Amino acid sequence: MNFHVLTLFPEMIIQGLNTSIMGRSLEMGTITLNAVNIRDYTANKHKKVDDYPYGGGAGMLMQAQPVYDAYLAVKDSIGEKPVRVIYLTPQGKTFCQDMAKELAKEEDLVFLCGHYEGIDERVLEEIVTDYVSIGDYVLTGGELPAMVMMDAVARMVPGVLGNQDSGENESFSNYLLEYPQYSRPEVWNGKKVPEILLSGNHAKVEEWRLEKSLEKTKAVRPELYEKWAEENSEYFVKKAKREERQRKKLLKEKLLR
Ligand code: 6GU
Repeated sequence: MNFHVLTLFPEMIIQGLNTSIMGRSLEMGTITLNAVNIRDYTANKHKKVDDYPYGGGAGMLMQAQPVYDAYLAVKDSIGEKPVRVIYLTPQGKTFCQDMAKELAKEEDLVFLCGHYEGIDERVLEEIVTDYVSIGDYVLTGGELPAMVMMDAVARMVPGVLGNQDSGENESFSNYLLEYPQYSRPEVWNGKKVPEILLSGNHAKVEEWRLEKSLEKTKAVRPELYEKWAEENSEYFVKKAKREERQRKKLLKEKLLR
């Protein structure tokens, strides 16, 4: 996966992605990062890249020329094949896991980061294929959203995560929030690790984790819970049967006593 970022702040992008899993993937070459400074492509002798909006209004706009020429330079480096150009904007479609999975199939991705009040509409019409937002709040520029997207996309690229934690196998628990996890020591601050996790009974542990995931999702993200419940109706049938067996077993034991 080759990420290309058109930005006025390339050092922010490079600094932001050179740590941890992303840093290691860049080192290994599983992903590459080409942060292009739009200012390097301005035809203006004072290196200016912005101007006032026609019709008036607050702030400045990034001009079409430097953005387009920076894009052409990236396009040249990629070759003939078409490439998706993602413009980060609160006016875009909201980013989600399905989008990350889809984008991870591409060989190259270009991210266009706006600053100031935005970018001249004409160059957007000319080069942008996807308008994407990362949520309903306003940020000062597209750099953080681009980094968020690259992180989410990269972890869906084969070889970025270790095998044991493969992002591609997240389908089943996809709609659920994660269960709580515990590490050593067994007692911390007077709080004990849930007994079941020490039992060594793998099936019981998995059952408990799923229960916790469902509890949490139902409480915090009811719409995600409903989506999961719709697609996993057999789970509730199995659970009801399991509880029925348990009830009968207890009843039998009571009668025998
Ligand atoms: Cl993509 N850009 C900006 N400036 N603000 C945002 C955003 C993007 N997504 C949410 N807020």
